[in-house]
Parts: sequence; structure tokens; C-alpha cells
Amino acid sequence: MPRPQSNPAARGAATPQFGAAVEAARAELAAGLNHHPARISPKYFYDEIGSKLFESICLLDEYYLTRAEAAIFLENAGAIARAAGQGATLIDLGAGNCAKAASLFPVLNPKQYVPVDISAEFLRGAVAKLQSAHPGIPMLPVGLDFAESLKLPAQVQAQNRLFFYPGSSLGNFTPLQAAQFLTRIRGACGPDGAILIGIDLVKDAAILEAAYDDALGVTAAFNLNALRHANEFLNSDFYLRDWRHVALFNTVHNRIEMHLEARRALTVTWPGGARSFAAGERIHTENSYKYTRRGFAELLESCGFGDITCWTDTAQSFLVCHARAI
Ligand code: AVJ
Repeated sequence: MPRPQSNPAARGAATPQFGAAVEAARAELAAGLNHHPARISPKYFYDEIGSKLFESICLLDEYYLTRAEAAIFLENAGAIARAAGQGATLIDLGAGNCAKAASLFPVLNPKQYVPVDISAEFLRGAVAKLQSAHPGIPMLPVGLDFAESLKLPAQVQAQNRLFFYPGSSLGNFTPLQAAQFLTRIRGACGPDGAILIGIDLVKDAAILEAAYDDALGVTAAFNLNALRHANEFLNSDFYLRDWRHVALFNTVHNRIEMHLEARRALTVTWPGGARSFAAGERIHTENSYKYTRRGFAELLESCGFGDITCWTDTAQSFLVCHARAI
């Protein structure tokens, strides 16, 4: 499901298309709407509008994550290079426009660059541009829903693999799903592989809630866009003005939750189904888990990683870790 700054969409984009994929998306959406409490997967944020809204979120004062991570990469470039070594097989999970990984090329000097994204089409355009700027780095774009499977093509070099998973995208998974996903990455690492991963840290609820409920209303639009996108898929009749954006920090689970709350009692219908909502009833659209430095290192260790080095920004708001498969 998760990540971006570049084209997050990519990290789980769902675009209306023909055939089995659309049928599966419709079934998933209908099942989520019939669930109690109702839910819509965060992957439905990322159509064309949603991807642009996410890029705008990354520019907001309140959304510190993107800037904090970029500052960590910039200020610790030397140390990151020493930990990761030169000439890695750089596997970029949810690469989108490839911008984050490309900014690390001078630091990492990868021997092969493997951007992975659900949308192979989108990748091809980005990689064509990047390849002409870096003719010396062999690039192998892979269209794959890596949250489902990490089966990489045989042309991906087995030695010195470095999985790159920035942007706190892991935060969209529950801790259990996150552990399963990291364990799968560990399995794909081979004997000498490693991970370079960015994750948001637990902090004051007011700062977190502002990051997910900005004054300009961009995150509200981003959240509401899931309903517009659902209407496209499902032919449902969500009327966006009936819904209100809600973001809250759940201190029991250390996660930001985003919901859409019905402003009045209403019924949503779609071909073959319907769901009534009471006034104030919510649809859960996203979890964004936050970790402590200690908790995140323990998670990596429990998934077969060790020799962990982490860096943070001066405000200690965000964490970047390098960890080796052991
Ligand atoms: C792309 C999942 C990292 O959780 O911060 C931003 C998505 N949601 N604002 C996050 C998001 C609301 C973002 N991730």
C-alpha cells in the first residue's frame, strides 16, 4: 500500500481499468463499506488528483515528515554512505518518480538501480529520464505490488542488495503487517543485503494532528478524494459535502487515524449495494503508525536485521535507519 513525496500514488495506486483488477477493487470497496465500522483502504487516496494532493501535503508547514527525512539524508550523507557501502543493488520500494533514490545516487553509487512500483507505466517514463542523466547506472524498472509479493525478476543482482523504503510508508501497515513485510524483505536480502528505511517518530499529539489536519485543508481534500475515487470505481453516490475530515492521534496504538465523518444521517448506494450512516458515523480511511527509536530498532531486530544505525533530525521528529540482514 504505502509511500511517496515523489509519486506516492505509485505506492498502491488504484486507477480504473478493465477486467479482473477493477472487479477486485469493486468487491474490496463494497466489503469495506459494509464492514462495521466502515473502511476504505488508503490506496484509494492515490488517483491523479490524490497524488497531486499528496505532493502538496509534502510542501505544507505542518507536514514535517518529508523535510525532516530530506534533512537527515543531507546531513548524514557521509555516514549513510559508510553504512550502506558503495556499489549496492539499490531496490527502491514504491519508487514513484524515483526522485528520493536519485538524490542518493551520488552518495551510494549503486551498481544497479531497481525501482519497484505498482504502476510500471509510470515508472518507465521516470526511468527513461533518469537513465539519460545517469548512463553509467543500469536500471531495471519492475512493476509489482510489493505489498503483496516481493518476487523480483532474475536480472536483479543477488549481491549487495539495499532495499530502500523511505517516507514512513511502513506506517500504513499495522505493526504485525509491518513485521511480516520486513521479514519478507529480509528474505529477499540474500546473505549480504540491507535495508535503508525512514519512519516517523511518536511525538506530541498536537504536532501530529496538525500534520494530518492542516490549516489549508489539503489533507481534508486528500481524505475526501477517496470518496470521489470510490465513486469512480464503484459507481457509488457519495456526496462529498456530506462528509467531514477527521484526524486524531490514538495514543493506545501510537497511530494517526484518518476518518470521514457523516455530517447528517444518510445512505450511500451503488449497483448491488447500499450502506446507511447515522449522523457522526465514520469511515476509517487510514492508519499512520508512529514508532519510538527503541521500538523501531526492536522491530527490525525481530525481523532478522542487525548492525542497526539510525539517524534523526535536530527536532528528533523522524528516523532513518540502516540495518543489515543477519
Ligand atoms: C504516504 C503513508 C507516509 O502516513 O504520513 C499523508 C500518507 N496521509 N497525510 C503518511 C498521508 C495523510 C503518508 N504516507
